[in-house]
Amino acid sequence: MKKRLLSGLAAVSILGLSVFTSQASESYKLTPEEMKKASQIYFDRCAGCHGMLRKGATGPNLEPQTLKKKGYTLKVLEDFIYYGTPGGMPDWGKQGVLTKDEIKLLAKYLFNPPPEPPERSLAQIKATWKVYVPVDQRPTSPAHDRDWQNFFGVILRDVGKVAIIDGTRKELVNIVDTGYAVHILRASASGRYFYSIGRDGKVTLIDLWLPKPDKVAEVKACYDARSVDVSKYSGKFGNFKDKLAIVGCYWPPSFVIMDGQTLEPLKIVGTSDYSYDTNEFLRETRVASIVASHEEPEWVVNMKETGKVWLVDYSDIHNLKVAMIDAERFLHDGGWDFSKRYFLVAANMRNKVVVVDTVEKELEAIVDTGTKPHPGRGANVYHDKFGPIWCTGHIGEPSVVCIGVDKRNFPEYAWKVVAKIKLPGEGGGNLFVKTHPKVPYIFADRTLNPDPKLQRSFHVIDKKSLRVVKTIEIPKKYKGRVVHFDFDKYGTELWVSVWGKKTEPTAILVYDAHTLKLKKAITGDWVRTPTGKFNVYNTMRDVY
Ligand code: DHE
Repeated sequence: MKKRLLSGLAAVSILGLSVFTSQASESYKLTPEEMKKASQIYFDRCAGCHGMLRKGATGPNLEPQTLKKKGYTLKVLEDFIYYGTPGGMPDWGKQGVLTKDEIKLLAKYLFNPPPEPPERSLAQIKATWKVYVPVDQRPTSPAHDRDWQNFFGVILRDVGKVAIIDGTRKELVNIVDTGYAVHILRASASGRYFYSIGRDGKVTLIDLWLPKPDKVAEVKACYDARSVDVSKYSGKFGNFKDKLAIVGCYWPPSFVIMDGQTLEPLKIVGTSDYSYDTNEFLRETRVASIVASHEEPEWVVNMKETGKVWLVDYSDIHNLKVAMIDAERFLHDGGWDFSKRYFLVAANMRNKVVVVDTVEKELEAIVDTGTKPHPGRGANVYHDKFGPIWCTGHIGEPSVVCIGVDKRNFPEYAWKVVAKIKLPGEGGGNLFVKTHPKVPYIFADRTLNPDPKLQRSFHVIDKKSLRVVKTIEIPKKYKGRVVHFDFDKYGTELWVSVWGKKTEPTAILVYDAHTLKLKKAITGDWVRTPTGKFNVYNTMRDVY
């Protein structure tokens, strides 16, 4: 850390680089060391929702002038950070994630102007690129006899690893060192590769055909990221299966296209842009969810702050064609409808779900759902009365909302809310809903609910009646919250993570998806902070 003062600017280190920040007023003044520590805490815990420049998105604006205008004091901020809010802000202090001293530091930091985060060039990205196993040294068919399409990749978030588990034999196959806070995994079109993306922008390529599946390449594509996907199209425009990968960055605001088999970085596309509505320039336009089309050489790339959906044609990355669709601000997570023609994405701070038609390349509809929709990929159900419907849960209220999605055969329900399913208990806190075509239920967690009992339970919604028929509390001996689901390839089992502290192992619970009985608890010293889990087959085919 350099201590340098330059006409009111001080150099601080953020994300490992020296950047300049203007000096704060005396009462909130931090030493360069404190500034560095607070920047890291802010980056780890707050930037995802409030933005690196603190202009707000999933969480409110936290710029010093806004806080002062609202009359906030240090104590008020400390209480928010310690206790969280019913709107979905985690209780960082109560959970024991941040100490009282860290919270005090963070509150002071927020009254200082945000440091300007660094840029990143292709050369800088390339310098981090490593290939551990070159393509010609990888097997041409699976080098083991396992049912690899039924593998699960499970994120061990706070220990920086991904566990590969044989879903058929329920055996740990390997633990792959992926680095800091992996957010999601996506499977390649063929399913042989998993791509993980860390909160620090590091992508890891895992080859499931190696005798012992392990990482074969990695690259740090950005400083801060949440999404990754691959090219899945094969047809008259060429065969792009497993050929390209894309990372959506939070910072710098951009996406990076890479070779799908080596992760060689090929192209950066900046996403800073003008908002769809007021046409104001937003430097921090972050890339939220990305999904690959199965029908066209195209990625659906969602721009959080500007509220635009970009349909990126990757068939010629040096003459990139992008359709920019005006949608709604604060786009976050979403998934395909049953036909994989329409992409439904939450505009979470606007309480809406946006529907994009990827064939006509235009906005199809915007549907009001409830407070802070958070679908994950959403849950697709075929309902006797409404036909195909797609459902989302909410962070801000206890409901799961289903929308009709078949305009041709069920036009009276298309893009309308056909059911608002009340979840038991007060408050929201649902993060994920999931189902499988062969399973009669939709499952919903309550990870962010302040009630410890609800955090440790999940709801079972009957697909026919669209009602909660059961709430399952996990066994007391597993300490942590329930988060995220996936099913085995065959739609017989439901896998659930128990997300605890990194100092104590928890479990991945396997329920019979039909009888709802607990079949097995996958345990071991290595089961630390499991979060997202991704079945190879379901992820490669977008089964949800
Ligand atoms: Fe996520 C999906 C962003 C907090 C676990 N998360 C996503 C996606 C985005 C996102 C943009 C969609 C990716 C895609 O489909 O391409 N998540 C963010 C945030 O900005 C936020 C709110 C705060 C942050 O700082 O990260 C956030 N997410 C969380 C968590 O706290 C979770 C529970 C644990 C963690 O890793 O931090 C979490 N997010 C997940 C998971 C998915 C996800 C498991 C994939 C769901 C799926 O089934 O596809």
